[in-house]
Amino acid sequence: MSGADASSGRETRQTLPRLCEATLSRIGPGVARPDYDRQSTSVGVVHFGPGAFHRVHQAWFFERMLARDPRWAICAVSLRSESLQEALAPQDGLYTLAIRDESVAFQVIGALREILVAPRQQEAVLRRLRDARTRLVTITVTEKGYCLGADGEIDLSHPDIRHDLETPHTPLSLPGYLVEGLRLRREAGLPPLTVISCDNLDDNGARLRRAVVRLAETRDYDLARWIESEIAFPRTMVDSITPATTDALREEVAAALGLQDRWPVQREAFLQWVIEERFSSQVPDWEQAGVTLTDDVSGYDRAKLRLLNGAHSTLAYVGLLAGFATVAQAMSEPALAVFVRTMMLEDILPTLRPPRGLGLCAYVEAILKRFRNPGIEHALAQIAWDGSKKLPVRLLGTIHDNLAAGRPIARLCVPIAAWMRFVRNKALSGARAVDPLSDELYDIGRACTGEPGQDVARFLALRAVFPSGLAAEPGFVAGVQRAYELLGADARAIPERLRDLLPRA
Ligand code: CS2
Repeated sequence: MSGADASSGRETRQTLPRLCEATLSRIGPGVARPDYDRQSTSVGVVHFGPGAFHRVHQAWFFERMLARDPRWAICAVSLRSESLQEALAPQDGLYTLAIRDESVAFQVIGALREILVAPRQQEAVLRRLRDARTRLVTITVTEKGYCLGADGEIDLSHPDIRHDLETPHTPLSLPGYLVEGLRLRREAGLPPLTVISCDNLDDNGARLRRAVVRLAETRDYDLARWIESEIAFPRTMVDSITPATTDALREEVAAALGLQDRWPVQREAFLQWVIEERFSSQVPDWEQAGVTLTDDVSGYDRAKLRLLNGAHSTLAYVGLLAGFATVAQAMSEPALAVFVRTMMLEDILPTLRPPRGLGLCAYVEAILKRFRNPGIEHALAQIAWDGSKKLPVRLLGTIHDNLAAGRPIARLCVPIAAWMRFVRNKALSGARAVDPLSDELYDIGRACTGEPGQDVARFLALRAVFPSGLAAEPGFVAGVQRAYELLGADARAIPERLRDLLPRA
């Protein structure tokens, strides 16, 4: 959409009444809306990190549960940003979800009954955690929100954790809130709740549990043991492609509703939530809402993280270097699409143990089809965020396993080198990458000269990303250097050069 179109669209949109309880009945018949009485619902879930992914995914499942059981409304807690509260408080927490398949369907979601901003409303957040009606805590704070070090354990030197160690009753971090909230619950003699991490981390529940128990140990030994024995942290796998909100989406929603929604969200039609069946509280009727319960999530989450997210990060860094803007555009370049598919089938798949009932080859093809969905404009730049946190989970584990098994890693080194080039290009243009290590990455990028040996060594020295064993592995160092050199080609030549890494026909 051109600038002129966008601004005239904005003017039209802004004259429309706002989506809220009072205007809900004006919505046209083509748009789904809460089919239960919102006023009679009660908060049963505290959710940390109500970004777009939470609102398209878990909130959609709880919306379905609310139609049958009013106890599962959500209190959404932003750990920092005020923007969601600013956008949705005037809308009584209502927002529109656009579901994109061959056509687009709109649904107004009512599951968010309360939106809190933790730094300003700390008392209210802790009160919710201490409330007997709260039975679940769900979490999407992204990889960096867990404050873990490169070893996957809680980083006690992280500034937010240091803060929480000094003033544990007024926490800042997610683990700090959980420890304080659980302490208050235990003190009040309330039944335990279940804590469900929904972030893209290997073994997310187990990692979060270790982080919370370790932090609790620094305060109170008995509290730590109570958490260990009483609180379940099931593992989960979550999946749905969620492009960021754009002005074009706001226009579309305004046209469909005849109302103004400041912050609608969108996702593909595909949606999956797999939860390990291990709970320490009353829980909703998950299966009726479409959630899969299993006793073994690890097969699912590893397959998803390594195949889908690993391929996503590959497309993001290589695609941006090659001049593409979206996943579907990058997939329309045959050489790049073949490269990614080969990497998934030949290099990633052998590291996976398929969960019961999941055929991995079919899973790969289904993922590639989703990437090609022309209805989804998923910006590569969005996926490129937080590379220092994503690469270890998505790709370095696969590389480690292949090295250990004597399998090739040449293709898997390409996204690693592409990330390095991406960081370098950003720094040379004077910009910082969106990343918790943005300052360090900027300095490294500025120091790079283009010489593969030296540039790659600068990045591999980052202990927060590359474990020392891997960084010293000659095969890995050589592979990344070779890929770094290959990706130094002119943007248009990059996809063709990747063919050098494909098996000869
Ligand atoms: C993406 C994920 O932004 C990213 O890094 O790889 O958000 C991806 O779209 C989801 O995990 C899909 O479930």
